[in-house]
Amino acid sequence: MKKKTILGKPLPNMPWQDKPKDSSEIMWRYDKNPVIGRRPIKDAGRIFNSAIIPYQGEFIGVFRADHNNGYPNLHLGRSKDGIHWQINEEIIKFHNEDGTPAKPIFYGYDPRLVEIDGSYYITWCNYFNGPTIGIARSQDFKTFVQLENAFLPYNRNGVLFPRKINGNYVMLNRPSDNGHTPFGDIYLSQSPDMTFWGKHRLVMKTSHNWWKNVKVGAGPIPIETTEGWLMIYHGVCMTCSGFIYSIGAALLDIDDPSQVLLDCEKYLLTPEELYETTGFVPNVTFPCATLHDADSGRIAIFYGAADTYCAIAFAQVDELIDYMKAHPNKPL
Ligand code: BMA
Repeated sequence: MKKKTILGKPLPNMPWQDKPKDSSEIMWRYDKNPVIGRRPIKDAGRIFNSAIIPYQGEFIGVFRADHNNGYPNLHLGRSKDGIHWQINEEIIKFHNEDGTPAKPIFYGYDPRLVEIDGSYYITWCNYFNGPTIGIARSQDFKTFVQLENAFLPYNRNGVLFPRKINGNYVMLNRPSDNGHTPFGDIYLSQSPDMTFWGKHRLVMKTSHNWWKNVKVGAGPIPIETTEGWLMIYHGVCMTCSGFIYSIGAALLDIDDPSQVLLDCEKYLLTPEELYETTGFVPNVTFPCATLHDADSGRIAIFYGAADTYCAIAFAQVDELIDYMKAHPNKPL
């Protein structure tokens, strides 16, 4: 029997397309990208940087929609195949833990979505006198309970692990500033109850590699593998015409994910296609979710393109990890 590298559930109905025969890429794009185009719903010009998971034999997602008033907010969407999405026109309404309606969020963006022990958690960049990490929980995607913000401002890219580690919930996050942050390293924080966060650890700093020498931020929910947690992330560099966001990957220790076992020195995907290089913010590929099948080792990466579109790329876990091992990052 073939060894299984991904420790997780089978997902035979996930989106997939074989690598083109003439391609040497480790992460290859869906040939019908982008899967969500401009003006996807009434009153929102763009949907991008969004999170999807399997749900009840189909797929569900939390989407970042940038509204015509200039503010981003969160919408629920459903799909039968993980590619074609029906996105609600109404924003997600949150309740407080006592069942009363929560104060509407001022803005919400870059959501992540994960199931932990039968509950679904959304984390997102939430206004709290500046951006920090908001958290909400749902059992059924009908009612959403907003929990306490995880951190003081300013913070972005809050990404939960899909299970508790050593008894605690664990969240990757990236302290930042109130604007287009010109710095950023990945930390992790731990919580016994999803309310009080502490035991903060530094995970990964920017590196000398020019594609990620300005900031790094966690992307999709880490994937548990026999080789460690596979953390797909974005790496950013600065050019004369602005930031460039590429996609990279690292392996973290299973029991202590603040320890980087292996970081790939090369990016796996960088803006090249027109829908990545041209849009509201050019040259951005920003991964927020994966779908993966433990039986076949297939991974579909759901990423935002140019702050305008949603797109999909694919990778095969063993090929990806072999590539990472062949190209480990080295200190200068
Ligand atoms: C970051 C976030 C992302 C965005 C990226 C590029 O700071 O705001 O939502 O995709 O900038 O504009």
